[in-house]
This record gives sequence, C-alpha cells and structure tokens, in this order.
Amino acid sequence: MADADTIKKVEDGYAKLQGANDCHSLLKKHLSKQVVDELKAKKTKLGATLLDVIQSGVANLDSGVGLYAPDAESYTLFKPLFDPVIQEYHNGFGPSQKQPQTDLGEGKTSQLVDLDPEGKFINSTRIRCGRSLAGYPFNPCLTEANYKDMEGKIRKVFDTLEDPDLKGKYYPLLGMSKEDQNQLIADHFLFKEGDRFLQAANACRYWPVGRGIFHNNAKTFLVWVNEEDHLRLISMQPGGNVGQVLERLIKGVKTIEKQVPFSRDDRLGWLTFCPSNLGTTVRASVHIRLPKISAKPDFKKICDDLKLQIRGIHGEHSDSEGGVYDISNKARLGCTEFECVKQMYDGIKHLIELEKKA
Ligand code: ADP
Ligand code: CIR
Repeated sequence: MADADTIKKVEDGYAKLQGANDCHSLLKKHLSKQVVDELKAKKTKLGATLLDVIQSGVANLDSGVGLYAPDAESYTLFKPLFDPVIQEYHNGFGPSQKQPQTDLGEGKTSQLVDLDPEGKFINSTRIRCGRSLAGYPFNPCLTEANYKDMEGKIRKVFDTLEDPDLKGKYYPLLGMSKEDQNQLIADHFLFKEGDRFLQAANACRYWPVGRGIFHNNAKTFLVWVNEEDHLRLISMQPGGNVGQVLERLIKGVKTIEKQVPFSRDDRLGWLTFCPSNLGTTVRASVHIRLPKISAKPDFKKICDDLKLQIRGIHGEHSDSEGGVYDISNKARLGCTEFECVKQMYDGIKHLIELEKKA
C-alpha cells in the first residue's frame, strides 16, 4: 500500500489540476475524485503508485496526455484512469476492444507511391515504432544496472546487422561530445535532452547511462536506446517516398525482433511507457510545407478530421519554423501498423490536393 506522504501528494496533485483553468490534459479530464479515492493507496509489485503515474501531468499543466505507466502492471492496476484516457486518445478504443495482430505492411509497401514526386511540399518522411524489452519495467522503475544491461544486450544485436540498408554503428550518449549530440538533434536524428515531461515522470534517472543511438551510414535507419522507450526503431529519408521508408523499417523490425523478445499485451499490443504510443507504437510523419492551407484558421480542424496530429519542426511540444510542420497519424491503438501509415498517407495526399487548389 502507498504511504501517507504519497497519498497526500496525489490528493494535492488532484487539487492542483482542478484549480488550473488553463490545463486541458486528458489526465485532468479523467482523474476524478472517485478515481483518486479508488487508486491512491494502490501499489504495483515493483512499487509504482498513482503518484508515479500522474506526476508529469501535475508538474506540466500544458501536457496533452499527462500520464505515464511506470511498469506494465500499471496499465491494469490503474485501469480506471488509463482506460478512459486510452479510449479518448485512440479513436474510442474501448475497454473490451483488443489490438489486432501485427501487420507492418509486408508486401503492401508498393501501394505507397511517392506523395510528392516533384519535391514541392515534403522535406522528409519518417516512420518510427517503439519496443520494450521483455522482462524490464519502464524508465521510473529501472536501476542503473538495468540500463547498462539493456544497452549491452541491444549493442550485441546491432553488431549482427549485416544488411546494407541496416548495418551501422552504435554511439552511446556517454562520451559523445556536446557538439556531435547537438548536431544530431538539430538534424532530427537524435532525441532531445532534458524533456521536462519525461524528467517529471522520473524517466531520466542515471542519464546518460545506457542511452544512445545506432544508425547506418546514411542515417536512414536509426535506433534510439533508452530514451522514452527502451527502443525506438526509426526509418527516415528526404522526400515523400513513404513506401521506401516503410520497407526499410519492416526489414529493421523483423531482423531485430528475431533476436530480442519484446513486451506485448494481448489487449494493448506492444507496450510503451506513454499510453499514447500503445498498440502499434507507430508514428508515421512528414515534414511538410503547406503555406496556403496552414495559414487558414481551420487548419488544425482539417487535420483533426483526417485523424492527423500536427507537431512543430523539432518534434513534440516544439513550434513550426519556416512554415514546415510535422504531420503524422495520431492514433496508434486499435488499428494495424499498416493502417497507421495509411492514415498518414491518405491524409497527406488530401492536404496536398487542398494546398494545390487553394
Ligand atoms: P517521436 O516522433 O519519436 O515521438 P518527436 O516528436 O520528439 O518524437 O520527434 C523526434 C525527432 O524526429 C524530432 O527531431 C523531429 O523533428 C524528427 N522528425 C519527426 N518527423 C520527421 C520527419 N518526417 N522528417 C524529419 N524529421 C522528423
Ligand atoms: C504530454 O502529455 O504532452 C507529454 N507527456 C507527451 C505525451 C505524448 N507524447 C509522447 O509520448 N511522446
């Protein structure tokens, strides 16, 4: 059972959220007094409490989601909070629904012809998915030894990659020069440092131990190690050839998953630290210039209706620069991986048509 101090902090957090009129997170919306009272004393086997779940959204009132799962058990123990958040984020995925079988889109990538063959709109295309190593909890419950151990395991796998599209080198954050790190971040290859949402979730302990990036020479296949998720597998390249980007990601996922077992839940699919990434874990995005339609007041509504999410040029919680937006599928659960990519593909095709007509 959670101790009195923890319970008090949960109650104070609830009061803070209630008093914050400019907070519009899913956490605030779904953390009712009834949910607080039902869950505030509970503790997972690894010792995670409701405070661990909500503390990022309490500290960051501008959160969109506002909660994280410290371990896999949290998704069931704190279900009365997670389920409505999951349902609202992922297109109504209800408590009795199940994530379909994985379908990355093998054999179907040729359907995804270049969205912008003349190179007028799309700077680059990126598809990423997250994976958690089976047998390890998420960030707040990991020890320094766990980080080292996990990094060691995955480095061995990187060493076995032979395919010319995939093979490359692992660069640990520990020992990387600030200059190299900042350049990789500025070029959109590496995760940023000091994310306040992750820090408040207690997800950056022992940083930079166990954190790093693998990439091939061309920086078109990359793997982030131990940032928000244990692994983020990424395929990206200049232009709008979504089919090529997906083809490379499929190759990478299939090669790596043969060697490492990943955590999958029968209902929630591939498990991730943030409930927004559950299921497929796929975010397929383009960096795109749509100067005419993006200037319209209803641009966000157009994207919402297409089930697309708009981010800024440096990822989540950043702003657009030079009229370039990051537009991706929003939902990742209740659909297949291929459907997530197709959601982005069809939506972007439509946006380009609107831009041409405007
Ligand atoms: P994630 O996509 O893993 O959820 P972020 O939104 O923080 O995380 O984005 C991570 C990085 O990937 C950022 O630098 C972002 O600009 C970059 N990125 C995302 N989509 C694209 C894209 N289509 N082309 C180039 N870089 C991209
Ligand atoms: C928020 O609620 O805004 C942050 N905690 C991020 C939520 C979704 N993004 C993510 O998982 N990368």
